[in-house]
Amino acid sequence: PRNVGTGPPPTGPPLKDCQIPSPLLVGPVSVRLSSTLSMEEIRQRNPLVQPGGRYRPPDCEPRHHTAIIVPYRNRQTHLRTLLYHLHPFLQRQQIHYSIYIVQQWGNSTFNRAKLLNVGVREALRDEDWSCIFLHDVDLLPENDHNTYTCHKQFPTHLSVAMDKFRYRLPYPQYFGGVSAVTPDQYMKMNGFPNQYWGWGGEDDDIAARVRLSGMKIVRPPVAIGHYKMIKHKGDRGNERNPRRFDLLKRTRLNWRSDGLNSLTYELLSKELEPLYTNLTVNIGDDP
Ligand code: UD2
Ligand code: MN
Repeated sequence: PRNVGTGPPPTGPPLKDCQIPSPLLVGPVSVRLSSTLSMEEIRQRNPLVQPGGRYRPPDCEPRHHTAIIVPYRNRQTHLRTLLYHLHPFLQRQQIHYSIYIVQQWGNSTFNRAKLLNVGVREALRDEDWSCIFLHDVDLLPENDHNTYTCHKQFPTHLSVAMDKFRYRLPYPQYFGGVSAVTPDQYMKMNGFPNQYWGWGGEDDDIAARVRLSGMKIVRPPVAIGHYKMIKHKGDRGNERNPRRFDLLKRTRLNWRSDGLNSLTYELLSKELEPLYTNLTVNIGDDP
């Protein structure tokens, strides 16, 4: 019997542990930047994905349990391209995973880090995830040896070499794009800041929290951490945050009181779409 649900199979002998590395990996892949396929067509290409965008390898017992959290508002074509690419990518890695789209409701200024906090909290209600990925909607990994799993001790930054930065790390403390934490690491750094409304700064604040809570950032080799970013302009409602520099000066004072322990929001709906779990959330507005 094929074990395609989220739980163990009802009958039959236990599955063998999945091999590491996965025998299905292909290494570098060429990435299509715009998916012209509909959600329905993408679903048909991923028949083993369960409602809510959940997947578990059918033939072996996965060693990794990863929730992918995507902060989101009004990026339909980017979302389709991401799903088109990410589902097969993660299935080749033979991990148990689920994709969460955390959608900011209304027209208030976008707040990426707060949406990530909401995603982590809601995902952990569903499952005891061993690893949580924080993933921009417009970033596509180009090499499946870049595994979507966590380091036991330290937070990971995955998008180390992006086409837009000519495949180099832009600066040493850079933590934007795609990163990952275990629930323990997340707790240790009191999650992410809730006070960054608009574009910028929140990723540097998160990197500072890693350091201030006594951890460091680990990264895959540059040759493996390749990503393409879908080209886009700035979004309406996510203008550059002029307060980001002032906020960043205060991370050291604020990180213990602003974060996971001060998070408030209203979950408006949760839908198990065929290729992802949609969380629509009211996170309020810039005070
Ligand atoms: C950079 C970082 C990103 C974040 C941001 C500053 C990279 C690759 N990424 O991205 O991680 O630190 O700067 O906030 O360096 N989004 C929506 N709808 C919106 C606005 C944003 O869905 O209206 C989401 C979406 O997932 C997007 C992410 O927020 O990918 C970051 O926003 P961006 O792509 O506009 O910012 P960018 O590319 O400068
Ligand atoms: Mn972007």
